[in-house]
Amino acid sequence: MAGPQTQPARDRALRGVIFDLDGVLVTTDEFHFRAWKELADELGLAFDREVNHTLRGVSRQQSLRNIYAHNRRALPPDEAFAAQCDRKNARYVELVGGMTPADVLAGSIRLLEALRAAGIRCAVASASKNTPLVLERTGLRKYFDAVADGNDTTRSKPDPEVFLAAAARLGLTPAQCLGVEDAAVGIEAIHNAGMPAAGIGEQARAAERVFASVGELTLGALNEIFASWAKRS
Ligand code: B16
Ligand code: MG
Repeated sequence: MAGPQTQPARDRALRGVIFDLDGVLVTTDEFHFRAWKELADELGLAFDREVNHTLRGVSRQQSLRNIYAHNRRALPPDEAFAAQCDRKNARYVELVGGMTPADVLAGSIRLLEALRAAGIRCAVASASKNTPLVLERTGLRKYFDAVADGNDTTRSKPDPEVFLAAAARLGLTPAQCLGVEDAAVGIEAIHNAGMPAAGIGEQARAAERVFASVGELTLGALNEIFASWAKRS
């Protein structure tokens, strides 16, 4: 019979990996930048790559609010604000329309296939309402068991909502998953969901481990991050 100190065996194996999309698997972060830059130029608002970092993982409306705040300009009336968001989105959709499977970042497919072969489920967790379009244009949809995106959620990263929704759709608990993100607020969202994080790029420096690109990620590295996090928690 189990003694008082014996705990039920805990599942400490990595079962699910939840990927952010923009800036991790595809370079749509560059399209977001171009579309915002064109709108900002039209409106006479200053906007550069530094400001763009504050928009990573942030909803469309919050992104425009951030741009106005950076310029210390009052927001326009609701109708004009909505029209500006729509204009940015129309340009973004136009840019995404030109994407093909060749736009998937190097190493992504190799990693997704390795995870699948190891029986690890994969999901997307993106703030973007255009996630279905990006997955369709790039042929990425078939590599994922589940998708959660800006169409399913009401709270932006760093709220954990989108990562929790993705884990639930995988049929897993957050404690069985690891998240991959390029945005500072995205890493916060992963941690708020109770998962360890693999970060991509310097904005993701709060992650358990940071990689220059998705091409550097391996099944072994993800298992290691998860194992040392599970040991501590
Ligand atoms: P949309 P992620 C985020 O996607 C982008 O990083 C962010 O720049 C964008 O504003 C947001 O999606 C909303 O996108 O306007 O297409 O709904 O990084 O969470 O995959
Ligand atoms: Mg991102």
